[in-house]
Amino acid sequence: MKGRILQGIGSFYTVESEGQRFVCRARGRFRKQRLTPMVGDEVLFAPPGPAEEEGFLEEILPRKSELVRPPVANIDLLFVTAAAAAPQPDLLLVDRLLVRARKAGIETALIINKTDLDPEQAAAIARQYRGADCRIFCTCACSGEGAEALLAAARGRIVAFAGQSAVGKSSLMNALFPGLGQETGGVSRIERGRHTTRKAQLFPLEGGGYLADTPGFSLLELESGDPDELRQFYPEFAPYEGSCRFDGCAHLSEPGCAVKAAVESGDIAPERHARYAALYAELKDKWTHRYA
Ligand SMILES: Nc1nc2c(ncn2[C@@H]2O[C@H](COP(=O)(O)OP(=O)(O)OP(=O)(O)O)[C@@H](O)[C@H]2O)c(=O)[nH]1
Ligand SMILES: [Mg+2]
Ligand SMILES: [Zn+2]
Repeated sequence: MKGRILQGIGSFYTVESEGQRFVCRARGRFRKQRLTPMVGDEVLFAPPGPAEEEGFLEEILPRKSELVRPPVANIDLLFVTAAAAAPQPDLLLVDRLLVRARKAGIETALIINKTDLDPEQAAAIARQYRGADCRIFCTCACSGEGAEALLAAARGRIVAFAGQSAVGKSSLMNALFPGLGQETGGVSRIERGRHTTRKAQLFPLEGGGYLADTPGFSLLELESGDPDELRQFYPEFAPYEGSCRFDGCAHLSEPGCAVKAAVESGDIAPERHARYAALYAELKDKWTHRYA
């Protein structure tokens, strides 16, 4: 049978197929092939026989996309989530997630949650990402404001939340699915740096598609690579490519740089550009020392 992995606990996987759920174990040969089944994987499996508790995963079908953080496969759309406040938004982490998703061929949207705590900060973040080619959703999980729009964007697709711990990913899931009962963490837990959600889990949507809750994280490295490829993952730079004085301009401090000019005139958010420069420097350092 063909199905999709909704969750994995140890070596047990919950597979959904035609509205039914089956518990399956991974065959030993996956381990030999160093292949770990992931949430979101499309699989061929043998369902449990009449007297058996669990079936077996037989094969993992080719992945359309794959992310390590959060650990999900075959995502069409990533809900990169930040909070307007509590925790302070880590926009460098947001940018890392956007770059990684774009590299993996995954569409992105930016969710700014907890708008009730600091509406001005929410609007300021939204302004920074105006040219970043991602839809922006401002939400409040407490009142449910803006949550319905997430569902509309997710329908028929495979979508995962991603972001810092305590930004409200599970709270948004609960707002969207009354009765779901995803555990959410109190503020004291955030202060101790604890994560509440431990495992990625996919939830089927009515009318098709899936939405995944995922564990939060605060560290994410960019995959090492040529720093001069980074700029192609900044959609706001695209209109200016080819207009700089020098071919292959990195848009940092070169004279006659059209991107820098756009930053100075306010057409590109200076904060986005500053973080681009930071990520460029980080990649450059790794790239220079790659044979060391
Ligand atoms: N004021 C306010 N608080 C919120 C909102 N959304 C979530 N919270 C609170 O923020 C805290 C953390 O929410 P969670 O949903 O557990 O956060 P999470 O992103 O799932 O965190 P991890 O599972 O650790 O990654 C909880 O105390 C929520 O009640 C919101 O829109 N406004
Ligand atoms: Mg959570
Ligand atoms: Zn330039």
